[in-house]
Amino acid sequence: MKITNAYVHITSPGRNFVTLKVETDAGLYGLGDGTLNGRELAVASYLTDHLVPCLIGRDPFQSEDIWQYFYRGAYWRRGPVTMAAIGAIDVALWDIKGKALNTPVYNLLGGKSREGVMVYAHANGKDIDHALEDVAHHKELGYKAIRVQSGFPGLASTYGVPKGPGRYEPAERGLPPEYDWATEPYLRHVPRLFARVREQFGEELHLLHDCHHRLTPIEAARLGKELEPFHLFWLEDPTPAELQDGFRIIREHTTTPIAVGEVFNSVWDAHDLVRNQWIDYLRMTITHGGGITAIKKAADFAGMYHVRTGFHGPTDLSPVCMAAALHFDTAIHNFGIQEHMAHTDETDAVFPHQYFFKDGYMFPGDGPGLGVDLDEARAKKYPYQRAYLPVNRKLDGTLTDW
Ligand code: GCO
Ligand code: MG
Repeated sequence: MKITNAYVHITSPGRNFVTLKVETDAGLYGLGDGTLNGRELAVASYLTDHLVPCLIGRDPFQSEDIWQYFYRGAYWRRGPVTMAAIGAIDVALWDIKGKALNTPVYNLLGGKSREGVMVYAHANGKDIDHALEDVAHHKELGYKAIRVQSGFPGLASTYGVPKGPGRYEPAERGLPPEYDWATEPYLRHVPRLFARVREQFGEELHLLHDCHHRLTPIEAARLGKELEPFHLFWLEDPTPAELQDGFRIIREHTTTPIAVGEVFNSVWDAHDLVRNQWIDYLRMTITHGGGITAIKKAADFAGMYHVRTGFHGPTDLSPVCMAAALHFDTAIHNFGIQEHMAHTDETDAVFPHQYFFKDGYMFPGDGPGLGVDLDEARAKKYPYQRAYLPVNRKLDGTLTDW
C-alpha cells in the first residue's frame, strides 16, 4: 500500500481543530489530530509545507520508520508544533493500519487490558456552593472521578471557571484576554473547597484538582500537604515543569499524588520526573507527544517507575485524538485515568465517532481503525477563526504563568 496524498483540514465548530487526512492507493484513508490551541496554523503549515511532500509514496504500515524519518531525520527536533504535526501523521497511519487489517487500533497495541476506561469530568463554579452543585450534577451523570475548581474571594475569575453561562472553554476569539492571579488567597481557598466536597460527597468519589502551573514548588508542597486529609486522586501541574528538579521538593513534603505533562511533547520532558519517581501520572497526549508510536514508548518507560497515564482530554483536542487515546487507554497496562471534557454537539457532528460514555467509563467502540470520521462538508461550514489562550498577570501587573 502507498500513501497517495494528505490534506490538512481546519475547522472551527465553536473552536479550532486541525485534522490531517492521509489517503492511500488502496482506497483507505486515516485521520490524525494536529490541534495546538492558539497556534493551529503553525502546525498546519508544518504539515502542508514540510512533512506532507515527504510522506507521499511511503508505505503506511511503516509507521516506525516514518516516525523516525520525521523526528530524527529533521535535525531540528521536538517542540509542540513539530511534535503535533508528527503526531497527526502517526495517528493517521495507525488508523489506516487498523482499517486495512479490519481490526480496532487497540488490537494493534496489545488488545484489551480492560473493557472500559475510567474518565474524569470537570466540575466548577464561581464559588464553593456552585462548585458543589456541579459536582452533584456530574455524579448524577455517572462519573466516578471529578476534577473540582472554583472561583475564590479576591479575584474576579480564575482558571477552570466559566465567566458567564455555559461550560468552561479556555481559548477566546480575538486577541489574548488577560486575567489576574493571586497565590495566597488561592492557597487558603483550595483546602476549604475540598473539605466541603468530602463532607457532602463522602470518601468514594475520586477527586482531582488542577493548579495550572501557578505555584512555586514550596507553595505546591504546602497545598499538597494541606490536601492530604481529602485523599485526592491527583494534584495536577502544581508548578511549571521546565525545571523537573522542582518536583523533588514537592515530593519530599507530601503524599498527595502528582500529575503533570499536558504541555510536554517528548519523553525527555519527563525523564527526570519519571526516573526519580517524583510524579504519579503522565498526561502528555497522543497528539502533542508525537503520536501513538512515541507515546507507547513514553508509557512503557513510565510503567517501569510505577507512573501511570492520565491523558489530557480537553475540548481543544479533537475527537480524533480522543478516539486514539481511548484505544490506547484500553490496551496499555499502566493506564490510570482519562480526562473527558465533552465536545459541543457541533464538534461531535463534524467528527462522527464510535466512542461513547457510560456510567463513568468510556469505550472506544470495536470497529476497524480508530472509529472516527470527518464530515468534510460540515467542517467547511466552520472556517478557522483566530483565537488565543489567556495570559495571566499578578495583581501588581507582573506577567505570570497562566
Ligand atoms: C486541562 C487543561 C486545559 C488546558 C487547555 C489549554 O487540564 O484540561 O489544563 O484546560 O488549559 O487544554 O489549551
Ligand atoms: Mg490541566
